[in-house]
Amino acid sequence: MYAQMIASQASDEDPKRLAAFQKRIDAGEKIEPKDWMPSEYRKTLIRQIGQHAHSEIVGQLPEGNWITRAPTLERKAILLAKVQDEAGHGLYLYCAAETLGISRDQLTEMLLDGRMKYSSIFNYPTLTWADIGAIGWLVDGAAIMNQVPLQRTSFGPYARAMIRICKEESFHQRQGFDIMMKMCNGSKEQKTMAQNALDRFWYPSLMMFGPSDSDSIHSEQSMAWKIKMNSNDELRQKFVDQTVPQANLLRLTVPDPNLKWKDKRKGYDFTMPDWDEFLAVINGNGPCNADRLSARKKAWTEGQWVRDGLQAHAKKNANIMIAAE
Ligand code: FAQ
Repeated sequence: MYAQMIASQASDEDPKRLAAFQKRIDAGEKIEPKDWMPSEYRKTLIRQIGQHAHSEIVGQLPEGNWITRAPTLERKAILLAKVQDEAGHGLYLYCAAETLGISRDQLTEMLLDGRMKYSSIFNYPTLTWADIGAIGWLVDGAAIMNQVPLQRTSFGPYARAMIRICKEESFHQRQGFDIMMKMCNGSKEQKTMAQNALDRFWYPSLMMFGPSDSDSIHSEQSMAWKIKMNSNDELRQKFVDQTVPQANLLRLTVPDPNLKWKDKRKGYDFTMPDWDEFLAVINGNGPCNADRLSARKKAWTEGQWVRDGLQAHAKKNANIMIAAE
C-alpha cells in the first residue's frame, strides 16, 4: 500500500502543485493525512517519525535494565513509570506514522532487517545506577531540546503527538537531574559514580542531534518543509549552553577541556563528538547494537501469538457484524 501510494503520487508532482504545497507550509498551515503531499515529504516523515518511534521503544532497554535494581521502592516506581511512558511515546509515534499509509508491522520489519535506524544513544550500556540519572538528565534533556520545536512541525499528527510527549519528557529530565543531585550530595563514591556517568554519556548525548550541518543529508529539505524546525548544530549548541550550568550546579566537570563561554556570541565553545564513533554506532557497530536488536527481534517473535490472537478476534467480530446485517 505504501509503495503504491508513493508510486501513484510521483506522477502528479507538477511544479504548480509543489509551489502551492510550499506556500501552505510557509504560511504555517498544518498538513493533515488526507491532504495532498509530495511523495518525498511523505517519505521523509515516515523515515523520521518511524525512527523516532523505534528510538522510544529501543530506548526502554537501557533503563529497563535497572528496574529490578533501583535503590529504593520510590525510585523503582518512578523508573517504571518513565519506561512505560517511553512505550506510550512509541505508540503515539507509530500511530502518527500510520496516518501516512505505512503499518506498524512494516515499520517494525524495517527496524529488524536494518533498513531503519534508531537513536545512536541507546547503543551505549548502563553500567551503574548513576547512568539512569545521566540518561534522564542528559538524554531526555537532549530529546526535549529537539522535540519542543517539533510541536510546531508542519505535519499535524506528528506535531500533536509531540505536545504530550514533551510534557512527559520534562518529568523524565527532572527525575534524572534529581538522581544526579542525590548522588552528588551523597558519599564520595556516589559522587564519583555520577562523574563517571557524565564522562561516558556526554559525547553520546551530543551525537543525538545528528551530524554537523555540513554533513547532514536531510536538514536543508526537512527544514524547508518544517519537518525539522532547527538544524542539528543549532540544537546541539542550545543543549550545551543549557546543560553546562546544570553540571556546574551539581559540581560535576563536563569532560571537555575546550569548553569555554564566549561572551560575544553568548554561547560555549565545545568539542564535537568523535564522528567516526558516531558513524560506527549508526551503522550497527556500537557497544550494544547487537544486544538491542536481538532483544527487539525476540520480543517481536514471542509476541506473534498476541498479534495472531488479536487479528483472529477482529476477524471474528467482523464476521458477526456482517452476519447481523
Ligand atoms: N542516531 O541528515 P541527517 C529519545 C542518521 S528520542 C541514529 O542529519 P535527519 C526519547 C539519520 O537518520 C531520540 N541515526 O538526518 C527517550 C540519517 O540516516 P538515514 C530520537 C542518526 O533525520 C529518552 C543520517 O544519520 N529522537 O531519546 C542520528 O535530518 C530516554 C544523516 O543525518 C528523534 O528521533 C542519531 N543520533 O536528522 C527515549 C527526534 N543522527 O535516515 C527513551 C526526531 C542522524 O538517511 C529514554 N528526529 N542519524 O538512514 C530528528 O530530529 C532527526 O531525525 C535527527 C537526524 C536530528 C535525529
